[in-house]
Amino acid sequence: MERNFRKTKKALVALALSATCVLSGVPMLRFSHTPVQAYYYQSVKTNIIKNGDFTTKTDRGDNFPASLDGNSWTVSVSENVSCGVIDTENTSYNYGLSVKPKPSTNITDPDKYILMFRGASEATGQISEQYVTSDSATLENDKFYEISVYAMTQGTGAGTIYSPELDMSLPVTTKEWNKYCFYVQTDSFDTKAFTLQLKFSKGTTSGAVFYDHITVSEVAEADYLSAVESDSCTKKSFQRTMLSSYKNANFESGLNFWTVSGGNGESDIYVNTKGYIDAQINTVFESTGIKSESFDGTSSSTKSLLFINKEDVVESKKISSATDEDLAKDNSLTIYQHGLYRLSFILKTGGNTSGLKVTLTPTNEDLSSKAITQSELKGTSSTDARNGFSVVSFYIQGSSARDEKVALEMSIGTEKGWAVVDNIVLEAITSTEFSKKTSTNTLDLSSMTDTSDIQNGQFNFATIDSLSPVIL
Ligand SMILES: [Ca+2]
Ligand SMILES: [Ca+2]
Repeated sequence: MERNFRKTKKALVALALSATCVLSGVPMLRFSHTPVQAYYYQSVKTNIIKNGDFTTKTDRGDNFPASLDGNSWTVSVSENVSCGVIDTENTSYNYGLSVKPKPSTNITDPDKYILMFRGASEATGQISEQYVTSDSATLENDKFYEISVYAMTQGTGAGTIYSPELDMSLPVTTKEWNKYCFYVQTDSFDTKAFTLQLKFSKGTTSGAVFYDHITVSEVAEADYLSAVESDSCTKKSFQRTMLSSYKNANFESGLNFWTVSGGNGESDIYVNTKGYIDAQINTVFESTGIKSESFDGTSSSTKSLLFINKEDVVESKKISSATDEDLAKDNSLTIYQHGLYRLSFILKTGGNTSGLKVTLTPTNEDLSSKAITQSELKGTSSTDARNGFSVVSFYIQGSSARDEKVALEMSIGTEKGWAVVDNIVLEAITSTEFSKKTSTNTLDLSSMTDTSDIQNGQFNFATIDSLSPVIL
């Protein structure tokens, strides 16, 4: 309700500003974002993926699976794999399967068609080539979605459900039907196009993978939040897209929206490019004896933030989320009223570094005493799949009175060494998840009592309006 109320406030402010602009003859170029939508937090179950039950297909005769290609899906398979839609009630042909499956009994009113991948003669371990891709669908901004897929394997088969745009995937390994789900909370401002890929990851002639009943549905916020603990999906890997974090929070646009200050020539901050050792950085590594390492923390990242102290220093350079009276340059994080959030990033450190220091500071001066700092953060995971990176998390509890803004500052200690940071993401979390926090990593803005928020509402609207596309 608070979110609705917040939006209603924005709508009123927008209306007032619009009227002012019209009356004063000022062009309304600033209102490029549609600021108002009707309210929608009722449960909505409309499938936006096309042909998710595979009932539309191109028949190829009784002895072959029907072609899915061009029927709202694009098929990318090699000749080593048989891929198509099978009729589970066809009694005259088994499509080369040891056992022809039935549709899942958990699907209400199932049709008889399912998608099959079956290994042929040389189909072992061809992970990247065998998949079908859905037509692109659009996730609207500021909503909640459940993306669900029924899938099962047979024999040596294994599959993967993957969305390249969402960077979400789930392995399919079980030999009975299970419902696999992605939960997505979309960005507050921008719609997101996405596709779904259903893959045949592994299998020989005795292996197959089946998919059915693909749905992409908007759900109510309450359903989305309760899905973390519920078992409505038997095989769920609960993943979410990030909310709008800091702008350029993955440093793919270099240091845009960030400010570097402090330190001296023995301390520096770079943007490191994947697969490319910058000559200047390499010289630093060679001269200091710091061993160059891989900085690739995420599969989609091409650039990351690199702190280096070439020698022990009195003070290292620091990076801050830029704040500016010009709102177009402001890079504070908005923490909505009553919200519970986790802010996290990946970190890798080396040399003799005393570690990363991170400070979160409310930009409202009345709240400056609430700022929190964590020092000596080390990122040296040996077991994590993220190429040795560790995940560092902070928890933030929103104000009970109004939206607030939070600035971020990072530096490394005074010892010779380095740290790599990337992928600062913000997630809305449940109270159960929030309870996992510790006091040292929690920014608590909840005790604010000021309820005078007319000015703040206007400020919020202006901030949203001035955002260029958010880079995530
Ligand atoms: Ca079906
Ligand atoms: Ca990056």
